Amino acid sequence: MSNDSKQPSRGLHELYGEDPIKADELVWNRETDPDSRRGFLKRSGLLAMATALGASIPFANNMPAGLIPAAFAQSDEPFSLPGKEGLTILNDRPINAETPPHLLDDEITPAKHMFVRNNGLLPNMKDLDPAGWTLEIAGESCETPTTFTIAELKSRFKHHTYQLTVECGGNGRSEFVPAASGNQWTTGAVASPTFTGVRLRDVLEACGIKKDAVYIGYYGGDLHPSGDPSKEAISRGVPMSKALEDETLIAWAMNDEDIPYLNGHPLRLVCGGWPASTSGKWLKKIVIRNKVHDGNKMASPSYMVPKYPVAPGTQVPNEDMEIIESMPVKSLVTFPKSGISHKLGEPLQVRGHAWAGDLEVKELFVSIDFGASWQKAKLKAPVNRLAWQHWQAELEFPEPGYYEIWAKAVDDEGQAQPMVVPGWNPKGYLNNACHRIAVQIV
Ligand SMILES: Nc1nc2c(c(=O)[nH]1)N[C@H]1C(S)=C(S)[C@@H](COP(=O)(O)O)O[C@H]1N2
Ligand SMILES: [Mo]
Repeated sequence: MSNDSKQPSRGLHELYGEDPIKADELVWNRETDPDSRRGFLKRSGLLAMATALGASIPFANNMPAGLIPAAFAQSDEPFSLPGKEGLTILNDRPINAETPPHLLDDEITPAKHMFVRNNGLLPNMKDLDPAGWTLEIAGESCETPTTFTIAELKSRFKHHTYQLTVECGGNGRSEFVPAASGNQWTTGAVASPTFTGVRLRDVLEACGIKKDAVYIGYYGGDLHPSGDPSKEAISRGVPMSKALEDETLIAWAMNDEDIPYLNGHPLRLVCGGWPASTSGKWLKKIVIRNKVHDGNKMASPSYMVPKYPVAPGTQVPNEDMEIIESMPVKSLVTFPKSGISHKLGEPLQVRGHAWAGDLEVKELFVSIDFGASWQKAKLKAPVNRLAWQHWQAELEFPEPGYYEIWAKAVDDEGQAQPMVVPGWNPKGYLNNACHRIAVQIV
C-alpha cells in the first residue's frame, strides 16, 4: 500500500506553503489576536486553500471560520501536527485529530499516534514549564487543601506505571443516523499508551477525604473557546470509587517520556476505561466534592446517554439522561490495512486489540462472511487491568473476490459488540459496533 507513514506527508501542510507549521503557532495567541475567528489556520488565506485544492471556492463567503475543506478533512492523507504522525484532522478549532486503525497496530500506542481531542483554547506552551507547575487539591470534601509542585508529587508518593486505554466517549459518532453534532470520529479516538505517575488515591488521602465525599472534579490549564478566563474548556470528574482505584493516576510521563504537549503536558489525570473526557489534561486542580461535580460539560446532555433506549432522532429531556461511566466492549482490526490485496491460498494473518472499559475482554471472534460464521481468535490477557488486549487470527479464503474482515469482542460479563450501530443517542456516544476492513483476494 502506498500510504505508510514514511511517505512525505501531503495534504494539509500544503496550505502553509514552504514553511512547516510550528508548534507555537497552534496556540491561540490571546494577547495579539484576541478576536481572531481562526485557529491554527490563521496563516492560510483562501487563496492558499484554493491553490491547495487546485480549484477556486465559489461559495467561499459561506465557509465557517476555521473550516477544513472536506477534501482534506477525513481523508487518510497524513498532515503535520507537532509530535504527531499520520493522524486525520477532524477540526482545527479546537484541534481534534484521530488515528487511522492501521496506525494503532503497536501493542503500546506510541505518542505520535495518540489521538488529540480538545474542547477549548490550548494553553500557551511557555506556560507549561514542569518546574513551575503546581497541582492544587481542594474542594468542600477535602480536609487539608494542599498545593504540590510536580517535584513534590514525585518525591512524596510512590510511582506507578500502567498501560491504560483511553477512548473518547464520542468515538464512532460519525456512524449515527440521524447524525449527532460534534467531531465526526470514525474509529480513531482511542489509544493505549503507558502512563507513569502517582495514584490519585495516595494524593487525595494525604490531603484528607471527608466522609461526605462522593465525586472528584478536575480543572486544566486550557481556556473556554470564548477565551473568557472565568469559564473552563472542560471540567469533569468521576465518583470516588473510580478516583480511588489503583490505576487512576496523576501522570507526568507517557511511554517513559514527557506527555506530549497536545495530550496534556506536564501533568494529566488518567482514568482508564472511562470516557477520556474524565482524564483531565494540563492538570491544575482537583476538587473533592460532596456532590456530583458540576464543572463545565458535566451537565446534561454532555457525556450523557438516555436512561432508556430511544428511537433515532428522539428529543430526550435533560432529566432523562445519565452520565456515561465505564466504556463498552470494543475492538479494532489494526493489521492489515483496509483495502489491501492478498493472494488466494496464502493464509492471511490479521490482528488488533480489544478492550471493555472497566471489564476484561474474554473472547474475540472474526468473520469473513459478513457475520454469518465466526472464527475464534487468539486473545492475550491484558498486561494490567484497563490495558487493551491483543488478538490475532489466521484466515483462509475460499475463492478470489471482495471480502470484509469483521472483529467482534465479548467482555467477561458476556456482552458482545453489536454488528450494527447500537443505541442511537442525541450526542452520538458509545458506538461500539464491530470494526470492519476490506480485503481483495486475487
Ligand atoms: N484540560 C482538558 N482536558 C481534557 C480535554 C480538554 O479539552 N481539556 N478533553 C477531554 C476529552 S473529551 C478527551 S476525549 C481526552 C482526549 O485526550 P487526548 O487529547 O490526550 O487524546 O482528554 C480529555 N481531557
Ligand atoms: Mo472526548
